Amino acid sequence: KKNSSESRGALIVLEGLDRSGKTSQSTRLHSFLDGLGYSVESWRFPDRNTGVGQMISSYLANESQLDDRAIHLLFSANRWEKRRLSDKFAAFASSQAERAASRRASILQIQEELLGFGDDEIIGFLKRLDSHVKGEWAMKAAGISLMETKLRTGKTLIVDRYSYSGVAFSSAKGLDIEWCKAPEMGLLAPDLKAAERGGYGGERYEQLEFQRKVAKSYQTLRDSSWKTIDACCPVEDVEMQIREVVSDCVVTCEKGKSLSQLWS
Ligand code: NYM
Repeated sequence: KKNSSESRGALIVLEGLDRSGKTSQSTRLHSFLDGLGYSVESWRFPDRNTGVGQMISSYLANESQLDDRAIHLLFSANRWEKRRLSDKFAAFASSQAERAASRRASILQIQEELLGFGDDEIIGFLKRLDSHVKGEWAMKAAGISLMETKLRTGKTLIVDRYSYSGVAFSSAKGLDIEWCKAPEMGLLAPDLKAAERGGYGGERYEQLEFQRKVAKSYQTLRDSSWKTIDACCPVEDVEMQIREVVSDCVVTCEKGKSLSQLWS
């Protein structure tokens, strides 16, 4: 109940076929929101910088072969691994949450101790504890994901591909859609899903026939909460369409909107 009235950043996901212009649109959107004074961070999946991400990258470049289900699970694992806070912070957060809950330490004291961490996002997050002196929120804080921490500290995340890509691309290969959705369960659900129509391009998946199948899979996943952007028009027009839907979304999240999980 408390969470629903809390101001936070928005989780914005851009989806679409290969070469639909998502990446350049994410950059443009980032600058737009930044210019409006929002605190923004851009993410993308697959995140090729992690160990799992490197396996994915070599698969996509046709440098390695993997079973369809195995690569599906790697894409999913790549999203789960990004949930993780550092061990050091997780341990700290849980001990502090306990202290705050049992009133052994004031929030002020805890904030003070946090300064040693040097990561201002984490500091920002725990600073918010003074409006939740009861400590129950702090308890929760100990177990929350990196993504949720960012959102609750007011950061808006623009994510270039997410679980929908995972399901759309794998089910386009013939895997059962429900099987594809299962490992994504429990990841945060986006506040805005914008799907771009149009475009395809030289990595593994970039053949026209396959892209058609992916488009069909996206269709299956799409419901009324998705915003469809026509990506065939000039980039500036696409940009304007995106700005419009995103502006509404960030305002709603600013006013306070509860977070939910996939597949709700
Ligand atoms: N892809 C991407 C998947 O098959 N499953 C996923 O979960 C994700 C996130 O990877 N053709 C596919 C879609 C793309 C390819 O993505 C690489 P990008 O955005 O080109 O880096």
